[in-house]
Amino acid sequence: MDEALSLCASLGVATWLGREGDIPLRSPIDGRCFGFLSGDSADAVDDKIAAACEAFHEWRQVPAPRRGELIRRFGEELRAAKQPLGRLVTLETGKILEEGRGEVQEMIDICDFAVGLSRQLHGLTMPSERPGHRMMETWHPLSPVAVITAFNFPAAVWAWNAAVALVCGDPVLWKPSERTPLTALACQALFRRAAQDFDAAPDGLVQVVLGGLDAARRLAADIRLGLVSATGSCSMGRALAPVVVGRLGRCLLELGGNNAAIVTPSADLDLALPAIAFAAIGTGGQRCTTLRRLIVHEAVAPELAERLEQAFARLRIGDPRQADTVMGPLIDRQAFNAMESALARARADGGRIAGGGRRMVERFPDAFYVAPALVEMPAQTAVVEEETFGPIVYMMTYRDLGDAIAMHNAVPQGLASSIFTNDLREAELFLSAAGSDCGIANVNIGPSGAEIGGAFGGEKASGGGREAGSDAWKSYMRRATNTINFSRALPLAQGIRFALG
Ligand code: UN1
Repeated sequence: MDEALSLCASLGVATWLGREGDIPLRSPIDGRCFGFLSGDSADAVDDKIAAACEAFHEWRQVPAPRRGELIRRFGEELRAAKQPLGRLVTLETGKILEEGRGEVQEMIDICDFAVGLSRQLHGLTMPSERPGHRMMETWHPLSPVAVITAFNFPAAVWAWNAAVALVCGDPVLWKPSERTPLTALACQALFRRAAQDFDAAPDGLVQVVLGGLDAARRLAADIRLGLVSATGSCSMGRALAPVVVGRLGRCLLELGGNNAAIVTPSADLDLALPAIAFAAIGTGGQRCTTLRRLIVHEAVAPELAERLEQAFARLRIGDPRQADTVMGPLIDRQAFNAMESALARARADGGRIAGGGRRMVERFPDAFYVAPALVEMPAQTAVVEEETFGPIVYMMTYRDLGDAIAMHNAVPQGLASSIFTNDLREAELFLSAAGSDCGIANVNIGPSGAEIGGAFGGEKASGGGREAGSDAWKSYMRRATNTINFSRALPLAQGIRFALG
């Protein structure tokens, strides 16, 4: 994959690729190893944390709108680099070019959002119960933050965190997935370019930490990092969260999803079909927001199953760099094995499988192209309750919407959800307190493909964190409650009387 290296060079990454190292570089497009990087040693991670702390002391005193100006410049760099960076995302993840570029657009969008936010980091003023007193809250920078990201969104999820953290006054230590380190290094190089002529930007504002779970643990355990924002599987969250909580640090977790769509009898199937297909196969079914479960009213199930099966069978699967491809490869062999074993379990549970199986084995023997699978299940069995990262859609039927919502919520995860309906009562019920229990609940669009303006994240085993828009910035700051006495007396709260002798 010389192309990945030349793209990196064009984006300003110094080439220091070794013949050995503990991080092999591979593109899922052909699966071959084209070089190695070395992970950071314990000492190197420690040095980077120290540098981030030093940067924090300066950065927290830079006025927030000025911090926003740096993010505005970064957004400009991203605009200029949208094509090559998007292509690098495609090379490292296997997602199609359209989605690779979309990921960079998502970065640009969050930069724009963060620039505006840099003038809106405001708190409330409250009436005090005491005469001559005023109460207010002030939001201050928190500390350097650790951002741990997954392979499937190797740039955008970092940007959601970094753009917001940086305007909030926090330096960022980024540990990307070992499967997508080049995208991280390219983003860092672009950030450096943006910071070059910006006198207020200290060194160490954005640093990349390369490594695996050990490096992540080191960041999680370090008391100097007030916030650890981690995206990945539920099991990753279960391993890291106790480490952060054990030192009483703050966690922001974006973990697995097991996202469903309910399709009701009034649904517009012409609209639902492409929405379901995109949500099921976008990024090869490897998004945390991927649609994995379809809960379909029995009156429309046969038609929807048939149309979806046909759409899946016609899908152009292949090299994600080609303009007409709609689904690229899975990330690696492990992902393929997980998909195979989930399908075997579903079959054993009585599922009827259409599609699935490997493609293009002769052309790419080391890569894992698969056909998406539609699995009609007799019930929501254990395998359906798990998140398998791949293009599998389990379809169950329902008669009563209350039962459908109960089935919808009967999984451990609670990230994204949707309902396809033209019935106002059904839509509102789904969005109500008695409806979807997810952090994201949509009507007449799929569960994936969120915009950055809203808070992104989920409940239950999905981790409870919120990133990107709305008031997600509050996680990256510390709130100080201030009470100011401008009187000459000292009335105490709760009317307590206290006299000194
Ligand atoms: C993820 O898969 O971790 O909503 C993030 C979406 C994308 C982000 C997914 N904007 O599908």
